Amino acid sequence: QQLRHDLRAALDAGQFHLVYQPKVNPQSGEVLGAEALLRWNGPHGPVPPATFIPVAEDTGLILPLGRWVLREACQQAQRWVTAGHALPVSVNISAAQFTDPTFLDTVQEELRRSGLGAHLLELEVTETILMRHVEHVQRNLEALRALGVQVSIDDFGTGYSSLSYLHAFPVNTLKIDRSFLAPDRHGPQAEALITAIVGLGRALNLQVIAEGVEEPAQVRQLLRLGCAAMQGYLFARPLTPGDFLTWLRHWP
Ligand code: G
Ligand code: G
Ligand code: MN
Ligand code: NA
Repeated sequence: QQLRHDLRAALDAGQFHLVYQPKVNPQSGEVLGAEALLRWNGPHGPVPPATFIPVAEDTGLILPLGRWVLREACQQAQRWVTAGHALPVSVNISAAQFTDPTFLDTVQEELRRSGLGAHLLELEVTETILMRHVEHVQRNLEALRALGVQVSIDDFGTGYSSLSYLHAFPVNTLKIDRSFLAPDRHGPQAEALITAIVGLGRALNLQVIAEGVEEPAQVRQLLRLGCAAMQGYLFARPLTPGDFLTWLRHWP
C-alpha cells in the first residue's frame, strides 16, 4: 500500500531513470543495440523492477510510466545518433500498454517528438502477451511494421507459443529466455531447446538473440549452435548513459 502511494508520487518527483544494456555480436565485435531498463530510486532506496512493475500494472500507473520510458529511451537513442552511434534502443512493453487503445498513437508521438527514426526503435513484447491478446496483436504488429518499428518476442520459450500464430506474426526477433542458459539447465536438453529456437528463427526468417550470457563457455556454445547475437553480464551490466558511452569506447 505504501509502495503504491510512493510509486504514484515517484513519476512527478523524477525518481525513475533508465539504464541501458548492450546487445552484441561477440564474433564480429558489432554492437547491435541496447535494451532500456527502468530503475526506481524510491524514498527508501532502490526498488527492483520485478517488485514495482507489477504494482504499476495493477494501479494503471504503467500507462504514464511506460510512456515516460518510451520518451526517455527515444530521446537517448536520438542523442546516440547525434554522437555518431546509430544504435537501436529496445523498450519493454507491458500487456496493459500493448492492449491500450492509445498505444500506437503513443509510439508514433514519441518517435515524432524525439526525431528518432522508427528503425532505431525496437519494442520487446513477451510471448505470453502475444498469445493472450491475439485480438490486439495482428493490428498492432502490422501497424508497427508499417511504421518501421522493430518488434522482438521477449522471454521466448517460457510461454506457450502457437507455432501457427508465430508464423503469422510480423515480428523481427526471438529473444531466447535466459533460463535456457542458466547453469542448472546446462546439458543436452537445454542445448536441444536452444537449437530448436535457432532452427525456428531460420525457418521463419527471424533474428535470434540470447539473453543472460554470463560465461565464456556460453558464448562458445551459442556460436556453435548458430546464435551470434547476445546480451548479458559477461559483456555489460545495464549501464547509465554516461557509462554506456565509456563502454562503447572500450568495446570490444
Ligand atoms: O532490469 P531487470 O532485469 O531487473 O528487470 C526485471 C524485469 O522488469 C524484466 O522482466 C524486465 O523486462 C522488466 N522491465 C524492466 N524495465 C522495464 C520497463 O521499462 N517496462 C516494462 N514493462 N518492464 C520492464
Ligand atoms: O524480462 P527481461 O528479459 O526484459 O529482463 C531483463 C532483466 O535481465 C534485467 O533486469 C537485467 O538486469 C537482467 N539481466 C541482464 N543480463 C543478465 C545476465 O547476464 N544474468 C542475469 N541473471 N540477469 C541479467
Ligand atoms: Mn526485455
Ligand atoms: Na528480456
